[in-house]
Amino acid sequence: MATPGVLPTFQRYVNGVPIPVSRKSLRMREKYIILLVFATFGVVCFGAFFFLPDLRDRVSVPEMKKQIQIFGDDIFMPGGQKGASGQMRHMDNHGGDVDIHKVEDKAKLDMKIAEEFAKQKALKELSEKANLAKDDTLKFKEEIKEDKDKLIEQQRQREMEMKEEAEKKLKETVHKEHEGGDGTQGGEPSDPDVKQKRDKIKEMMKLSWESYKKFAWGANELRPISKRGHSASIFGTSSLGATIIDALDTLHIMEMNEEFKEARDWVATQFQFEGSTELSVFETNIRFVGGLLSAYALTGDKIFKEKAAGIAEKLLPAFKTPTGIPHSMVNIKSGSSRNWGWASGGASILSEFGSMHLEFVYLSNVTGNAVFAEKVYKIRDFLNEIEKPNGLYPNYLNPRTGKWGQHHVAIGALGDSFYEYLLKAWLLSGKTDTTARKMYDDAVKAIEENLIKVSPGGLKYVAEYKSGRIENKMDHLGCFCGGMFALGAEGSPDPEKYKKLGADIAHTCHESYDRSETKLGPEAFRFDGNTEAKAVRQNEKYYILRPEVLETHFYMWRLTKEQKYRDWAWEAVQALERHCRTENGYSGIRDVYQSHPQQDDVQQSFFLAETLKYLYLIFSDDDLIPLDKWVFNTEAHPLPVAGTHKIQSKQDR
Ligand code: DMJ
Repeated sequence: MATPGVLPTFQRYVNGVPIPVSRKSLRMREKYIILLVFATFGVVCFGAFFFLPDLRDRVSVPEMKKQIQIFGDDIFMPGGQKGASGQMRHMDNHGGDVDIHKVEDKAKLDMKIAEEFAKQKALKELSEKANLAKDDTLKFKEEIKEDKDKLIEQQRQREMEMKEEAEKKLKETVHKEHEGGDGTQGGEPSDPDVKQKRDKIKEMMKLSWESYKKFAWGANELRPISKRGHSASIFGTSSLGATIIDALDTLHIMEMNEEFKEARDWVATQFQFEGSTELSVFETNIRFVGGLLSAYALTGDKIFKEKAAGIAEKLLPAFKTPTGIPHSMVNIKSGSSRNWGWASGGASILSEFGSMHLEFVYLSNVTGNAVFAEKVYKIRDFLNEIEKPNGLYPNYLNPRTGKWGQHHVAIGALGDSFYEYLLKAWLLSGKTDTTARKMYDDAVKAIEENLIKVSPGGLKYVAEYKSGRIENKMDHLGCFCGGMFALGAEGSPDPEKYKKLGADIAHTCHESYDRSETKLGPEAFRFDGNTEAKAVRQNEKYYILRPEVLETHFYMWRLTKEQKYRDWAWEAVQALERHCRTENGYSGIRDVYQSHPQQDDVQQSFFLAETLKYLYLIFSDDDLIPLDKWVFNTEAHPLPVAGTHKIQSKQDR
């Protein structure tokens, strides 16, 4: 029997007649089995197509690891659209539905790799740049160091040059040994009326001196009513005998020889310039250094020179500022220095740092120590070079930045003696210091162009410039300028003009006296509306024994010999006697417009140094302190003009 095949066989019929089954054809059952096999194969292949990994995109394990490290979760959770199932699917460009993970992962990966390359490249470039920058920084640092070294060297050279220049100037204006002495006493007028007036002034000096001696000896000033010592803040807290030192030369000039000797002995044996005290550099210079140097120049007594040098040395720390412009105050124990809090953001003041020149140059001359002259030439050079608004010098200058402070310009308080010292530096040098003369001429020109005014009543005055506008006011302090303009006329571009200007200012300042009840002038007077040459504000009505108006009368008398100047001076003497004299000295008054003004109980040291000296000289002959041989500092202490005096004995007198 034939073994049945594996596959089932099926009987076929043709016209109802069975035909024998041939083994060439498959039975139905076999066909189904074969179909099933193919179908299974198809399913397997189809599945493989979708589920087996894409070999084309395969990356190595280490590479994959690296990429995971780089991109982290982004590989698994790339940004983009997600279906509800979280599976990302996307239509390819041909509209086919492709696995978006694959496409986007690859694109993302490529992008990340590209980014990574870009980052690496940028990093490399940055690091190259950083290296370059580092090199540049090093180079820059070296350049800065070189520049700094250069600057230091330039500064050193400049200082050397300045030192040499100062020494050269000192040689030109040499006062090698005691040079002076001539015309320091005498001058007795032949006219008995004038002599009587001069004697009266000497008597006033005697009362001032004796009262100070009796009630305030060794203190800075006298309170003549309360009969005790007085000290203003400019002298710090120490008793420095300011009145003794300020009065020395006046005592000598008035031939009060006994009193001069008392004063000289006090200076030699009692005077101590020490203590932990903060002083005004300017006031100490003009009163103490100036007073002592003048006493030395008048007498040749070396003790005065030594004391002056000792004091000036203690002022030197104030000059240690970036510009060399000194501070206003110095502590003479610690050497620390500073400026007044109220002075335009910590500025130094023009009249203060600009009024050191005469004393410091003369001091270097007579001591041979150039350091003092160097300091003041440095100030002068700085001021010469700095830009000036409209050619004017504002009153405030910052010593650290070298910039001007508030643009307040005045020939009175805060500015005054700076202008005076420019002219007098030229005179003291025997007219060789032409830089000073030029600076003076330029400054005066700017003042003329901007500040000189004429009131409706025809009074000429020097106004102030403040906060962008003109202030029609003149200080008593500013009245010195009449004398200065007249003194500076010779050697100016137009001598007659400046003599006349001096005379006009003298007239205006005299008017400020004449228009008061007391015949003494107020601290400041204004030109406002109907007000001319009178104080308006209560705090400008006082008179504190100031000299400036009489100083101008002195120069005008010497230069013109017009009687009115002596007359005006004598009016002032009478007014002083009426309102300021007390039993024990002289006092300032609180209101010049009152017939019986209250006294302020202070006898200022400058009353003895200046006011009485100028008065005495107005009533003396011109051979006493002749102006071609002597230059007054701003406290009226005469210093000798270089090269015009015979050189006297080296011995102390
Ligand atoms: C003096 O100390 C000096 O004249 C100074 O220049 C200005 N003030 C007083 C007198 O008024």
